Amino acid sequence: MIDRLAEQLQRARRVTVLTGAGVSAASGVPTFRGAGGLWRSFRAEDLATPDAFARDPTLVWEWYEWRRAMIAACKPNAAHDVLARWTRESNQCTVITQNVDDLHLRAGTERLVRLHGSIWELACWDQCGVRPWRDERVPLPNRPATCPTCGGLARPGVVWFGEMLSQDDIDAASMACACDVFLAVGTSAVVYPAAGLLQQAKANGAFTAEINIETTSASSAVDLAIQGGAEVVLPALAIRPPKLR
Ligand code: BV8
Repeated sequence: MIDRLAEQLQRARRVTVLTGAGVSAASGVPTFRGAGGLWRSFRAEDLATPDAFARDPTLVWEWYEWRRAMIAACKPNAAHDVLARWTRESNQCTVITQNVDDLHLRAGTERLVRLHGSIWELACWDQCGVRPWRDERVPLPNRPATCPTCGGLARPGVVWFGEMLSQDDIDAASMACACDVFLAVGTSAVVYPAAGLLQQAKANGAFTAEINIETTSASSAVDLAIQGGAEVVLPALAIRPPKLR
């Protein structure tokens, strides 16, 4: 299985990789829908919404502060490192991530498309006009966080359920679906529009593959489904680095 994917990668000119929470699991970041994905008795879908924040910004900030403190102690793992190297070796390799932990950035990934934003960025909830800003302090000085420009409420700089993704990110991801190989790594493929990128790449004639520790709703749609940890399979592929020119 790994050999078959390695062959496809060797022949590929353009390679696009879509990652989900599973790629950060080996770094100690709990996935959304796995056992660690729960927080107290809440599900991510209950808290990662503008309505939840409008109802109780302090509760939602408690969840994000808990995640920020945990992610701050995590490091990129071998899966992040291999993908970062591919993007450095070839400008025809694009990583699109659904993750907000910025571990791909910390691994040195170039031209990263972050579909759902970053847990390390904040934005003004009252939309006073200030651009989103980065603040990596753990914990943040105020609970709930405030906007340094207008003094109003600040929100995490992520895309919540029911919110539009940035058009620039959607366009960049769409462009990257014109590729020879499309790899879905560590995602349950249930969150849209990210999950739709696989079909887009397939429609463009890409060879599609999935690397996951379990079968997902995408497993039957891909040309090759490899069962294994991203932090194991990607380094195994990197032993025969794809000739990404
Ligand atoms: C939008 C940021 C439109 C916040 C997140 C149909 C079409 C279009 C939209 C929808 C639709 N149906 C429903 C919707 C709405 C919704 C959606 O998709 N809901 C789902 C739940 C059904 N989508 C949206 O709301 C999106 N916006 O559509 O706007 C619109 C139109 C008009 C007006 C307004 C809006 C916005 C979605 C973005 C949500 N934000 N994150 C935050 O993080 O706090 S999504 C969240 O889920 C994370 O980003 C996470 O990455 C993402 C996806 O989950 P996964 O990454 O796949 O993680 P998961 O835990 O599920 O799976 C992990 C996988 O890894 C598992 O398969 C596991 O087996 C595997 N694994 C574990 N360990 C390993 C491993 N694999 C390999 N190696 C390992 N070691």
